Amino acid sequence: MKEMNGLRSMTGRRVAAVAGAVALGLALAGCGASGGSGTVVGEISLQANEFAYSPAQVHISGPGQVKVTVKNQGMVEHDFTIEGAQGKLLVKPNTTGTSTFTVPKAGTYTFACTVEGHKAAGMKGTLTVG
Ligand SMILES: [Cu+2]
Repeated sequence: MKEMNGLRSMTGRRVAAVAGAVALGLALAGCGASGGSGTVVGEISLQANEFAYSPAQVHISGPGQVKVTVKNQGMVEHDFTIEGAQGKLLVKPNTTGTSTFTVPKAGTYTFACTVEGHKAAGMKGTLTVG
C-alpha cells in the first residue's frame, strides 16, 4: 500500500512537470511567432499635400507597431489612416503630426486620407508589411 501511494505521487509529479514545460513552450512560441502587437517594428515618414502622400509606397519589416510621421505641406487639413488598423492621425496645414498604429499581420495595406474627397482625388498609398 505504501509503495502504491509513492508510485502514484511520482507519476502525478511527472505529469505536472510535463504540462508545465508545454505551457512554457507555448507561451514562448506565442511571443516570438506573432511578433506581438506591442513591438515597434518600423517608422515611416510622409509628406502630405493636395492630394497626395510622398512617398506613396512604404514598407516595414513585419507586423506590430509602426510610428508614422506626417508633415502636412498643403493648404488644408489632412489625416492619415491605415485600412485594417485602428486610429487616425490628423495634421493641420504647415504642421507635423506623429502617431503609432498597430498593424496586425503581414500583408499589403492601403493608407489614405479620410477627409471627404481626398482619397478619391488620389490621397492614398500602399504600406507593405513583412
Ligand atoms: Cu487629405
